[in-house]
Amino acid sequence: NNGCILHYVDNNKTHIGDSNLILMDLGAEYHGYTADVTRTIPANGKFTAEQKLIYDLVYKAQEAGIAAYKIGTKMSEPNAIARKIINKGLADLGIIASEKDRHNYFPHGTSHHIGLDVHDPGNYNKFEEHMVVTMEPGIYIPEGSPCDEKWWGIGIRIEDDILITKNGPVNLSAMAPRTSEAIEAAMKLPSVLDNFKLPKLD
Ligand SMILES: [Mn+2]
Repeated sequence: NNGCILHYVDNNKTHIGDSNLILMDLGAEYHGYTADVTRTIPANGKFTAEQKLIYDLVYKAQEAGIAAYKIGTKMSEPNAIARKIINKGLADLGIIASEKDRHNYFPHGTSHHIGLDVHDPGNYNKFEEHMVVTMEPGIYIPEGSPCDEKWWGIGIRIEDDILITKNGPVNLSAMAPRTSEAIEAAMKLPSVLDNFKLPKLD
């Protein structure tokens, strides 16, 4: 449920419940330039049925949006494309009554510049060659939302960093697993953290 709060920063839980999601929004820097990448993973390695439906919907919206990262396209276009897909998906799942319904489940835009800063200044007119812009749709269904409670507490965002080129969009962060299937497969692999022991903290 904390993942439904944008930029939740009290990262002090020592135990993540078995069927919970972990949403990580990371602005890693390299040689003075910053990335801004978000992944949402199931704590126990497997999405629940409801989590997977929402995850795959966000992914579908993101992919369709990324395809519009072309020189000359209006920078508001990917957001509009993602919003349309998410509205239809939420209606199909019965979370909203119709795709024209007003709702609060996707309360932010999808696209901002990155560069020296994680939210870099720049114009928002049309995509130009060499721009690097995020694509980050999300769906957040906090506890108490006006829908079946089986959806409550699901907060999912997928964010990638897209380079605009003459040959179309290049996803610079694609190596971090993006589909629900790739995430579940990656979580089955051995991890360097498997043998990590937290030092006694108190
Ligand atoms: Mn971002």
